[in-house]
Amino acid sequence: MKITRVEVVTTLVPIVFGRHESRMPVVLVKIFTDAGIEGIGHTFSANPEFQRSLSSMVRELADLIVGEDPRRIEHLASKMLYPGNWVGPGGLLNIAASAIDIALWDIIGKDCGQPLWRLLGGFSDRVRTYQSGMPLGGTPDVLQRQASELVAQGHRAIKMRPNHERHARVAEVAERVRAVREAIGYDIDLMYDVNQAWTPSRAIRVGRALEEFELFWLEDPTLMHDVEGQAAVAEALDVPVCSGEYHYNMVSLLPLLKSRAVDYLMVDLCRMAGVTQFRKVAAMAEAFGIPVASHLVPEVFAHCIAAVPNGLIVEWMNWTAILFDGLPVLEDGALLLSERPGHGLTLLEGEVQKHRVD
Ligand code: SMN
Ligand code: MG
Repeated sequence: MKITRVEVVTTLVPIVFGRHESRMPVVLVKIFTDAGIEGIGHTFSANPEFQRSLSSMVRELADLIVGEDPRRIEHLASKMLYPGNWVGPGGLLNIAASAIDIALWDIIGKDCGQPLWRLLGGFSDRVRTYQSGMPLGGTPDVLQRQASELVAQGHRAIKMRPNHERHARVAEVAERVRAVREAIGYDIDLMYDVNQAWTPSRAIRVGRALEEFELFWLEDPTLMHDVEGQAAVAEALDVPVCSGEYHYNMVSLLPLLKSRAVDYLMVDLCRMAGVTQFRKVAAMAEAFGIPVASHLVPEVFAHCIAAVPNGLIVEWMNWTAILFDGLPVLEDGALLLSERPGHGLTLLEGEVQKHRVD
């Protein structure tokens, strides 16, 4: 089988995050083959100012794979990501490569007649999910309303975020979590995402005050590269620390595992350049006894997390999903994957055209 042509479409999708509305780039690729099989992939960035750079990078990577066999996934990954190339490793290169990698896996799945979750290991055809749409900030009563709404939609786990101010009284931070717990009880899991905003000492101080609320995890409490600082936080607190979304490859995630800076490893599929590298990271985490959790693009990531024995939970964020038909179905707090081959997604062409910019 040979790749004959790659089509690249750039969209800016509307993102609603509480009161905050913006548009963020999702670059789509369609890879065509001489076998008549077509693969779809996409990538996401939260930096709209670099939308043109991202789509150019995807187009230039697409040029590298035309004429190649799409099933030779490691060969194509190394063509795009080889160590020592002059636009990587990591960054835009990886984010662009993920669109292509996802489309290649879609082709492989269709060629085998197998859904990705089975092709990647088939540990399960379903996976727990949590709703991640709760915005920043909000007074306790607003947070209670938002949390209750998400639970009423059928979610069994939700994630909240602190106010962005770094110096709020510890009691104030705790009050907001207490309010959410009062609204949802303890049968619903509650995650808390700090997005690197705290110093290690503040993370320990605030984290202790939050321990009574039995958080499912405390996410990215400290700066992404401060592995030692985060390991001290993980050691000091009873709450599991989850981290990893900011990293771009195995090599950069390994120190988090080795230093015991994480109890759960979060992986960003786009930063990780797609499914091919995710598999390796998941296996690496397994060797440390660490479960893996997903970051964004749940419509593809659900397959990956369901497929592996240490898959923990999938973040449900509706951002890229709006472009697709054939999404996994939410049932009892889990995403159910179908038997459709590949990732099973088809493009909602009307939505794509509505948000297309290039
Ligand atoms: C997050 C980061 C970037 C974009 C959206 C959301 C956040 C998360 O860290 O984990 O959901
Ligand atoms: Mg996060």
